[in-house]
Amino acid sequence: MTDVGGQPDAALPPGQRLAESMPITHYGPVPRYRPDSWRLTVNGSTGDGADHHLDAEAFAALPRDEVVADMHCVKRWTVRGIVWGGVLGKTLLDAIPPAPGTTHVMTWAEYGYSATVRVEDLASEQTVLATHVNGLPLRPEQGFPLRLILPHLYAWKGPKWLRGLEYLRGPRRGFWEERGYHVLGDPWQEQRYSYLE
Ligand SMILES: Nc1nc2c(c(=O)[nH]1)N[C@H]1C(S)=C(S)[C@@H](COP(=O)(O)O)O[C@H]1N2
Ligand SMILES: [Mo]
Repeated sequence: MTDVGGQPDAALPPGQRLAESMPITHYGPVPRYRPDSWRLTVNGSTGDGADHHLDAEAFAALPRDEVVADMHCVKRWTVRGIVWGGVLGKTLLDAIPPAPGTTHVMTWAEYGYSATVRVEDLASEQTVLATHVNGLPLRPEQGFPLRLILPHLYAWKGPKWLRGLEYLRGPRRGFWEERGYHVLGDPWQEQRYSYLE
């Protein structure tokens, strides 16, 4: 178990205040899970040049871990000590390695929501493709069956209802990054808005 954040007396990132529980926050409706057609697609600049499609069974066969971390929303709330269960980002990168020269990853959710991160963000020790929260399966509005969690970045960088990872050879902006939010999104640097880039 990786436990870096989550201590009740640890400092908060600048401009954040504590929230008791996770306010459910997302753009658009909650998608319906269709188990027969659900796939996690990993494509773009993959090491073998192929598109990879993991169905629920293939995803469930990957090694699992737990991460305890705080969640920071760019709207200034932070929730402490959330326990996420799932597959570490670095486990996924080991299973489906990117080609040399891959620098960024576009993360895709249902309905075309996207967020861009750097490869090292996906490989970060606390990054997890989460199926469980605080010991329970994600609820539909929490991103069931799969959401990406990068606790070291603002939470918009982690799509709920994750469906794809597209390896990129350069930066590209995702949904909120095209709408005025910062391309990196480090809460400790208070990288909220694109005018700070
Ligand atoms: N697909 C999708 N994922 C998303 C969002 C969204 O609009 N769509 N919003 C993000 C934002 S801004 C936050 S703060 C968190 C909120 O997670 P929660 O609803 O579980 O608290 O989800 C993130 N993941
Ligand atoms: Mo957010």
